Amino acid sequence: MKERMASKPKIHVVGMGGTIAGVGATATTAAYESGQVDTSDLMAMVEGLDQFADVKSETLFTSGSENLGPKHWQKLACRIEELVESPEVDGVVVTHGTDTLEEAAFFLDLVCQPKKPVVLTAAMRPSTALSADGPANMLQATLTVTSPELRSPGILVTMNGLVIQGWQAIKTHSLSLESFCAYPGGPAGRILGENLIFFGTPGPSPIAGRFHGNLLKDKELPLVEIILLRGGCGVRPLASLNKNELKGLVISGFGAGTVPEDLAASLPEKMSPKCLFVVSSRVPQVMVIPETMTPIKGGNAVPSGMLNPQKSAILLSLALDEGLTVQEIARLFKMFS
Ligand code: DAS
Repeated sequence: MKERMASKPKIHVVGMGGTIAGVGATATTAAYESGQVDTSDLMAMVEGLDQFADVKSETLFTSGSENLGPKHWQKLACRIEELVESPEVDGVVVTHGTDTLEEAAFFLDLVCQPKKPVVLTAAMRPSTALSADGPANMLQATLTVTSPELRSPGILVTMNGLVIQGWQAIKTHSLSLESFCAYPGGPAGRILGENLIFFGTPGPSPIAGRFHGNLLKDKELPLVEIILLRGGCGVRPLASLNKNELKGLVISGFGAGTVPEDLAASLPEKMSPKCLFVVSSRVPQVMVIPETMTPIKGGNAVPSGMLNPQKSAILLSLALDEGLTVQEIARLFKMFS
């Protein structure tokens, strides 16, 4: 590890709720309420933090991340862009719930053009739990965001000793502290104690900042749904969809993008002719390319590459919001395969 700065770096922490700020009735109960602790109180729980940085903080949202979506992440992105302009801020840490952390990180990657590092972190145990993991994760996020070796700004996730490029973060476990992995690729770095080792230079996604214009808009993204296929489902997953409202549909298909033949054949009649389809997969580490995907009648369908259904939905709604054509959208997804 290289020498840290002589004067302490200044970081700003933005709290977005989640388990990390959660409170349970006792230290041993599995039940708790997310987002109850103010971010400044959370940071005060991190023993020794002041050796590494001068910390300021604020709380933007106080709920579980299951209640957050693009409109909240847009607010977060605007705040990040504001903060990184300030000479008083060397980097931004965001505390967030784990449930939608991967979508938040991908959304930020696509809309932000940050001049300084931004690190998201979270926790699997509430702040009141025995062996809560939040304080260590917040310290590790601080070590990451202030690292002299982090030369390229961008969105990162730090969890449980791993540094992950934000767009690659996926949640893979509902229980374990090792709940995130990096896909595709692998972690960009590892942290042990105060030591942070990067493997190469962590980079943003191939289309990072492509939707920066979204931050100037004050409207919701177009409605995109995800359907989850299961063996024997036939065309039933389409029955409950609102054909007239839906602009885009992500299909969480099988394996490398196969879907039942009857569903593939009936998509154009069952949906509006303008609806655009992205075929992804219910397999956690996804790869769908034209050669492996079941052809969809009508041709309005794009393979998701290495984006899982929830990340595909984020990219598809941003692309539809810009009025991109199916060919332009296909080119964007192609960047992930
Ligand atoms: N309550 C969930 C959330 O806010 C879980 C968590 O943070 O781990 O996403």
